[in-house]
Amino acid sequence: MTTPSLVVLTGAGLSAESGIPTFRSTAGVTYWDVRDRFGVPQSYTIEEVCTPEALARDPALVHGFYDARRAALGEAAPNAAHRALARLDAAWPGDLLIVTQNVDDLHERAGTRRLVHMHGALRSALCAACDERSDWQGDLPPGTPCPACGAPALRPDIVFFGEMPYAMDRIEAALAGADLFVSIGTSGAVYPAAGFVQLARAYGADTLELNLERSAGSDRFAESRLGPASVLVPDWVD
Ligand code: BV8
Repeated sequence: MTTPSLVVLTGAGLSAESGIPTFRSTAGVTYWDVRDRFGVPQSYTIEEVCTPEALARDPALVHGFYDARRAALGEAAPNAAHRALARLDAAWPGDLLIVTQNVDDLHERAGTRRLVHMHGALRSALCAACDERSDWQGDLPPGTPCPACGAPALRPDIVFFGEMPYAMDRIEAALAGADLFVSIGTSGAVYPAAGFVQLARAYGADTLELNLERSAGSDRFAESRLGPASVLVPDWVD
């Protein structure tokens, strides 16, 4: 009997109990509720800030939005769900890949290693000229020179709407070999992540959703457990 292969998808709901706003949750705080705290004017939706067009039209707004979120990381800490996933990562002898849509660093700070950030990361800067990535703390003003090529072209290392998510080949290969796909804290509103459950099922995997409330994808899961991640995830892992 080989050890089952696992793929775990996480979303903003995983970090909600660490005090990081979500995008669309009906419980708790969303970026919509605190846009002014993150420098987003009333006239903008959050989706409008996460686009290449917004970056081109108003770089100060988009860089400022991510600067404020990067600064807020200092006030956040991994919660029991992040820690449980790190225990799983350390102990699981079979294949395991944790795919996060989140751009915070809470999985890493909890100790998770087998991890990909499919939508990018706040603590990384991307050079729009040479594609080099640099670890980044602090603010990232428009026009910051790239440490590698010197071009004044550093941008937040974030996958905007209309841009290709990262590590898709690795994610799709993991889904093809998965025996179990678990989705935690995501509304199932954003693709391609929202389509992973169908892919996993097509490959014959079992599927489990752990979420505070029913999501757009709940009907696609063999099992859906509702509750806070800080309770459901340790229960599932341990
Ligand atoms: C792509 C950046 C193709 C990082 C984000 C028209 C034009 C172009 C594309 C499209 C189009 N129409 C549709 C698309 C596809 C589009 C899309 O899906 N749009 C949606 C809105 C319909 N997708 C894309 O554009 C993607 N790229 O398709 O590229 C392509 C192909 C070839 C070549 C080039 C391109 C890119 C998608 C990535 C966009 N970037 N953000 C950032 O700023 O953070 S998306 C954003 O939404 C975040 O990344 C976030 O992670 C993601 C998903 O949100 P969730 O994580 O699910 O968070 P949400 O708040 O929604 O839900 C939280 C859930 O947690 C809730 O269900 C809640 O109940 C639960 N919860 C709350 N508290 C708790 C909890 N659960 C447990 N415990 C708790 N305590």
